[in-house]
Amino acid sequence: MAEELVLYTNPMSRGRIARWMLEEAGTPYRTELLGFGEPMKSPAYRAINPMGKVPAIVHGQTVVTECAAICAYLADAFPKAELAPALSDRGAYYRWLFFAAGPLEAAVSNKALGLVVPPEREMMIGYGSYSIVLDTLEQALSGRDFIAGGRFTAADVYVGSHLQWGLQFGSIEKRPAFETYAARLAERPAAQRASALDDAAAAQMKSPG
Ligand SMILES: N[C@@H](CCC(=O)N[C@@H](CS)C(=O)NCC(=O)O)C(=O)O
Repeated sequence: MAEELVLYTNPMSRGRIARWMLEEAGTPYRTELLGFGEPMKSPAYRAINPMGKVPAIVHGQTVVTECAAICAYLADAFPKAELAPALSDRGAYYRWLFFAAGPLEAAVSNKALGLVVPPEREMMIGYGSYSIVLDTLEQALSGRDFIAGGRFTAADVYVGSHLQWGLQFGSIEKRPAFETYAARLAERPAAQRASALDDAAAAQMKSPG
């Protein structure tokens, strides 16, 4: 019997990334919706994620938190969906997953907070500067349909989610390479299914019953 797979999420959160990845994986899962505040900080949920943040997945006995890790785990756990490249081709795949979870996320969050790294301190900050992070990602996407290798992978779910979110909320500059890539990913049936499920969940949480 297949192990149970549960997504702990809030539809107005990064949990949308995990939902998209689950839809790409094409495997059945159960969703537990958690409200912000007390439900996410309850001892029961903190036993799953001590951070009291979503998303998290529980697959049998395995708990995975952190969106990038969830994407990578699901790609490996459900290989039929072919969302992870062969080990010999994983250089770019790991690079961009970790780049987005580290430098990109930090640079974009700090930018949104108005925090600017003084130029003389850029060498000690992992992302250097917001502009070098965006330039690096733009270069990686130029002339390429997908971020790692020639086909769609879990790295596209994660990198693409950052870009879609950042372009929508103005925290990432609207550069043509970003917009083209984000638009291409938004056309994926799994992305659209995930959005529809989360939009419905958001409506349900607003007016329960
Ligand atoms: N590094 C985590 C970030 C998770 C995160 O920050 N989740 C936010 C929503 S987008 C959250 O749960 N906030 C609720 C809280 O901190 O109380 C990941 O990538 O999954």
